[in-house]
Amino acid sequence: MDHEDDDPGTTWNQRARADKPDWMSPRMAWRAIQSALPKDAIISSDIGNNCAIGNAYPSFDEGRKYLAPGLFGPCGYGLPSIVGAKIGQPHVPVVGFSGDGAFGIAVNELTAIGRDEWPAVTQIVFRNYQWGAEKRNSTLWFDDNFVGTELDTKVSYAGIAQACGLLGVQVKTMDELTAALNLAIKDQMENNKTTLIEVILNQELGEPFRRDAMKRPVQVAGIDAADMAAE
Ligand SMILES: Cc1ncc(C[n+]2csc(CCOP(=O)(O)OP(=O)(O)O)c2C)c(N)n1
Ligand SMILES: [Mg+2]
Repeated sequence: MDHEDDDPGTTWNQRARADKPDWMSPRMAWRAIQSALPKDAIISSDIGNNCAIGNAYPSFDEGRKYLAPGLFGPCGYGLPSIVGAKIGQPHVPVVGFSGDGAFGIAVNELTAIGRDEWPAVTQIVFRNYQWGAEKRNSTLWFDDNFVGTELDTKVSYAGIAQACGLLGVQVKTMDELTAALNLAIKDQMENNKTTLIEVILNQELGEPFRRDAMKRPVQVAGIDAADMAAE
C-alpha cells in the first residue's frame, strides 16, 4: 500500500498526489526506513500525521525501544527524547522521527547537541511543508478547506543542521533514504557524527487521530457575523 484514502466529500489526497506525482508518499518513506533501521535501535515518535502512519511500521524484539509523546501529545518531542535516550544508552543506535512542523518547535536543540562531549544521534524530519495533521482535521470539518497549515518552502532543515556543524542531507527517493539512513547510523556509531535527514514528501495525509472529537462549529449565542469589524 503506497497511498492514503480520502474521506467521502474530500479530495485532498487525490489533489496532493496529482500535484507531485513523482514525489515519495509517507508509506514509501516508511518502507525505505524499515530497510535500514537497526534491529536494536531505540526510536522516538512525534505528534503528526507522518509519525502516526509510522506507528504501523517498525516492530521490536525487546522492550524500552520506543519513545512516544504520550497523553499530552506535545509536538517537538522527537528530537529531545532521542538525545536523552542516547545519553542513557550510548552504545545503542538511536533514531528520532518528527514532522517538519513539530520539528520546528525543537529545532533550536540543534545548536546545542553538536558540542564535542555530546553523543551523536540520527534525526529524520518528514518534510511535507505543512502542519499535516491539522490540515487533515480541517478538510474533514470544513468541506475540504484549510487555512494556516502551510509551512515555508524556502526553509531547509538539512541546511540548518549544517549551519550547526552537524551533517544534514535531503533525500527524495526510497533508495536515497535507505542509503542516507545506513550512512547516518554508521556515522553515529563509528564517527560520533549526528545526521539530520530531511525526507522530501508529497502532501498525502493518513487517518486523523481524533475522528470522534470532530464536530461542526455551532452558533454562539448572541453573536452575529455583522458584529465583526471590517478590515
Ligand atoms: C506543542 C503542540 N502544539 C500543537 C499541537 C497540535 N498538533 C498536533 S499534530 C500537529 C501538526 C504536526 O505537523 P507536522 O509535525 O508537520 O507533521 P505532519 O502532520 O505534517 O506529518 C499539531 C500542530 C501539539 N500536539 N503540540
Ligand atoms: Mg508536516
